[in-house]
Amino acid sequence: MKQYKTSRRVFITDTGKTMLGIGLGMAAFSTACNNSDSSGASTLLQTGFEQKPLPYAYDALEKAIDARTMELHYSKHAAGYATNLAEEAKAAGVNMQEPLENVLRTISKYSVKMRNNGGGHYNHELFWHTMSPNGGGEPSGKLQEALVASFNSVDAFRTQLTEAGKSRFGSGWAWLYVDGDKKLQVGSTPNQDNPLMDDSEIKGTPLLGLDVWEHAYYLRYQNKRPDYINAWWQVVDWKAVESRYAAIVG
Ligand code: MN3
Repeated sequence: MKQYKTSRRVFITDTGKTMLGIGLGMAAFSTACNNSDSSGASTLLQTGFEQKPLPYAYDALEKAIDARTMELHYSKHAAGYATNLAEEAKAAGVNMQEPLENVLRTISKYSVKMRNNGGGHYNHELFWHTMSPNGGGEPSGKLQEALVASFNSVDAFRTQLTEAGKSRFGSGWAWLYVDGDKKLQVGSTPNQDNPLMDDSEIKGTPLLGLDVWEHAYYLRYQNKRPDYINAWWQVVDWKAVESRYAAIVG
């Protein structure tokens, strides 16, 4: 039997879940287990090493991102990060049953290949799952209140994140994240870095990430990155962002 670092308690709980899963039927079971793992931690904050299926069609976000860009971005760029990450994680003896976040939080111990592809894979998984064809509009509930508390208004927050994306020189990401004091922050990182990384200039847990690499927008927007960012707000899935926020702050 393979030896995982998983504790005996978790193993027993998972075995119990498997038996329960057979009883419930797997579809109901996976829905029931969607939001927390056996330790009670939210799976919203846990990323696997493999690409999840894109939760909508390539042309679903057309009002902001064209189908050809989505297809190349998901099936070539992001798929490449996932493949290279798995290769490097295997070489480094990383337990890929554990969340990728564990590697990212200690990324300074690993290779440049792990950093670029681990960050690349994580960032894109978050990106796909915080956009929706039914997105846009306004955040609500506790997230809306926290945005107002931190930035004075939701519009002021949007302006700040837009500015972070526009002013990131070269390739990188703009972020809304929760810092160590559970306060909302906006910032940006170069390349495929993100706020989870232990040696990042900005540190915390990402709620929403905006890809400002040219491959994310160049086919439709060419050099006009600000136009891409303005359009992107129309597909932000606030419900998904609100769920992540709730998983962090309770
Ligand atoms: Mn990208």
